[in-house]
Amino acid sequence: MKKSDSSAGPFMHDFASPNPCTWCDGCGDYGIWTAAKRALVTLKIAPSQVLLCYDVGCHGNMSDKIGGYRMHGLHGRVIPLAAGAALANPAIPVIAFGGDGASFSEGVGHLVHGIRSNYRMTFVMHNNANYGLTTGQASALTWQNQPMNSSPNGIPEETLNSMDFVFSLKPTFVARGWSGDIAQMTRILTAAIRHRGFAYVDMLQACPSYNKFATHEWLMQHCYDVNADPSTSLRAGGHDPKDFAKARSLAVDTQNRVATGILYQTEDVPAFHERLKAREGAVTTPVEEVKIVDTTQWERVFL
Ligand SMILES: Cc1ncc(C[n+]2csc(CCOP(=O)(O)OP(=O)(O)O)c2C)c(N)n1
Repeated sequence: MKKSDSSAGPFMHDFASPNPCTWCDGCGDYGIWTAAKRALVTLKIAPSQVLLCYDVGCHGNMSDKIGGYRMHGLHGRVIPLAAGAALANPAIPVIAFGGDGASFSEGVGHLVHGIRSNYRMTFVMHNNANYGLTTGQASALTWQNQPMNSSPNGIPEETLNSMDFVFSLKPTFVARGWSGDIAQMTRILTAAIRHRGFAYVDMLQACPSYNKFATHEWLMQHCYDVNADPSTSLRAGGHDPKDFAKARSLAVDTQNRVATGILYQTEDVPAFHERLKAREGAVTTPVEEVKIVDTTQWERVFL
């Protein structure tokens, strides 16, 4: 880690882990893992200067395949875990990784409050449209008529429109990437980590073992970049990410093609910790304060 603190670094190899990856061949987690490391290297954030938080799932197996400070939480609980860490030490970037199963079922309440509270953190939603680790059950985001391992006739419910739901919560940053475009995911994550509040990143992810509908090839054919320059790209959108209504309509309309890139961002809304009256004028972080403040007075109250 010493080497990473030099002015030249950090480098990709600083985030390397000795543990071999256990993801299936062709899993989109490889691309998201690579983009996360590249974004940190781009921002010159060393492994010792970031907290990476993981939910339970295939994506959560990244937690010991990457260098740096990492926490692996309970299923569906990664957002409160990460938000607590971000409040305790607002000086370091916090990135949370979760699956679509956890994020839109077990942990959906936490997603609601993460977004509306605008905690300063990045949330990378690994959207393989199924519960991967438990071998392919339908999630709220599985396409309705797709046969899955525990629902061979498809699920009776309509697929949740996750982007419409997210936009209904007045987010301050919404982006969508896909696991085959590492350069774009890196750009998105770099902006997300710099964002003032809660950055929601929907990462459409190939899952060759259990998702037979939104495959790598399907994603490659349908995804287009709304941030690309329209004069140089045939599939570009020239979209202004300040336009909330346009961003929402682009995000929810996935009938014929899928908008990716930074869809919406505003820096005008302060993060949760910036709005706390009790923290006004604070020059230290709570993690520093527990070392300098006598906390025994509160121990007495609670005992
Ligand atoms: C509260 C709770 N419910 C269910 C489980 C079982 N479980 C562990 S991983 C998993 C699937 C995770 O799917 P997802 O969140 O979509 O992530 P992925 O594996 O696809 O990356 C499930 C259902 C659990 N550990 N805890």
